[in-house]
Amino acid sequence: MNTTLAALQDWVDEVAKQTNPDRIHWCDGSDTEYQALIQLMLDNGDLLELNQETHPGCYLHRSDPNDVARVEKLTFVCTEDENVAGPNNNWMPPAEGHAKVDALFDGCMQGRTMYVIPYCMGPIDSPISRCGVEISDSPYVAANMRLMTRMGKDALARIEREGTFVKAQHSIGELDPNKRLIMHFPEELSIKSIGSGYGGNALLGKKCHALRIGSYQAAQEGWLAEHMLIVGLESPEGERHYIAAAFPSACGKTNLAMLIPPEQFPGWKIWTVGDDIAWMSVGSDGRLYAINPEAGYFGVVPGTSPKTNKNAFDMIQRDTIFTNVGVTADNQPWWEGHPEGEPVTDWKGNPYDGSTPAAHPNSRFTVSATQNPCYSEEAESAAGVPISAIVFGGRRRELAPLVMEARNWTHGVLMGASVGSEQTAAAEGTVGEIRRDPMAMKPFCGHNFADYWSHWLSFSNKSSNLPKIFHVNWFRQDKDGNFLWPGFGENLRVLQWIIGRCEGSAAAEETAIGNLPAPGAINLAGLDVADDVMRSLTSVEVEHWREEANGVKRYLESFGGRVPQAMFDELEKTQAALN
Ligand code: SAT
Ligand code: MN
Repeated sequence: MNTTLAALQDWVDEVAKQTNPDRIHWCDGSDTEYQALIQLMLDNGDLLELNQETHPGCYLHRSDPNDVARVEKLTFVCTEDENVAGPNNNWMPPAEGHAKVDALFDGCMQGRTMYVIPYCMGPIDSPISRCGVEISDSPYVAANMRLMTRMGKDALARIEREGTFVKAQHSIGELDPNKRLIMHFPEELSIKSIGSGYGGNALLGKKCHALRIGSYQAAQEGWLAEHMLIVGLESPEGERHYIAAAFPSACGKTNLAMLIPPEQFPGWKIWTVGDDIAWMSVGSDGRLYAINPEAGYFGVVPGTSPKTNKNAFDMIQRDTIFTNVGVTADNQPWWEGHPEGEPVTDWKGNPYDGSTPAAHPNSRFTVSATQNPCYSEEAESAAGVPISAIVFGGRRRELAPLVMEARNWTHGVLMGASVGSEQTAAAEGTVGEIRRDPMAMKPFCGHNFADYWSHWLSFSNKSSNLPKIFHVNWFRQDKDGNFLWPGFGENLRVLQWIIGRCEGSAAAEETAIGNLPAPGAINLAGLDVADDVMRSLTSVEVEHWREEANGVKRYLESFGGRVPQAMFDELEKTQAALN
């Protein structure tokens, strides 16, 4: 017996019987264990040692070239009623889902070690946290889960105390895309994923548990599981605000969460609570409180430099697992946008010839959050942090202004539901195509978006002290494809306006689509953005927005009768104002 919890022991025995591993290892989360996992992977070739003088504790993992991103078409939500999963998910009846994936799990761990990985999503002592156990035959997964979650004996102790946990079963299988499935059974609080070793498909605490299972569970229990960073801002006067912001994968969440204030903002301080996921619930004072369920970052590497994100760049100089980057002649990690050195080997391990990128566009770093120079101690707070503003955003070269504020909570929910964004390399698909990505949850909402929106709307009955809701777009371009807004640290200027709106001090103009910054309301001191550029960043192109509103209406209608009427009513207000 490795645990006092019979339900856990029985499940582990059952999976072992099904998958037939040579050995079973229960992870305790210790340093010694982590080092042993690293050594094992160095010995078997899963990891390559990087230059230990320049990058102590850093290693490189090369994925199978067909396994470098999430695969949405192989990701399923299996619920008894198809309408519970909704048109936003691939669906299968649970019995069929189990049968299909179980056939692949049969005997798949022969010759391998099965790792039993107890994890806690969120601070160990937080009532908002939830636990799970991942079973995996990948030491890479075990090591990454150690960096990304509170993993090991403390999590196991909480699981034994509570008696409940999400069952997260994973195997790399044969890494064959034809034998790859990522299955979610929200009604059973379980996940079965096989055939991929890549991040979101394999580190099951992250997107599978914290978002897909989490969003389903949150709707039942009255909280929110969101694809949001959490960042704390302190003004020179000592006022502290926390902002939760949702952007699709690879749209700069990590950079915003670790933002470095521009030099014109002396005395401003920024802290990261989380860079990808927020779990939020209403506190006794009616405010929304957020925890980061994760304990590490699985961030996009290319473009990370002292210029774009010095905190991130510094953070990944030691004790980091790199996945799919290039290497230099003296064995340092290298990627597009790296300030120095040159690659000799690309992410596949081939000699670099400059014809294709050295680092895969979705190459990643895995690193403990505690290495972040601006890590917030509040990230360990059991109560979470009070959220002043919720920000939604997408990557849109046209239309969406730099920033706008929702009229009220319901309008904010509509704003979130209407998010559109250009596809990035974080998932398989055509990069650059615009698709609707409500609340940046399109790939991650574990149930019907219509029910998810109803749940969001219901919060206005729970409290009158909710955060204000905003929409931002850092990615507007001119007709030659140049970005109109400098982004990165300069985004603080926009966040300052947002905070000003929360405090009632920043000026806005009411428009048909929401409240936009009044001329001069955003601090542009020392910034080289021409007046006419700023005007186009903060104005409403009525004709274009009419089309957009029609598009949003068609999109909402595609979810059928389950969509709350309040969403259509709110949209009609916008449409009336546009006419
Ligand atoms: O692969 S992950 O889902 O973990 C990263 C991402 O796409 O956001
Ligand atoms: Mn993400």
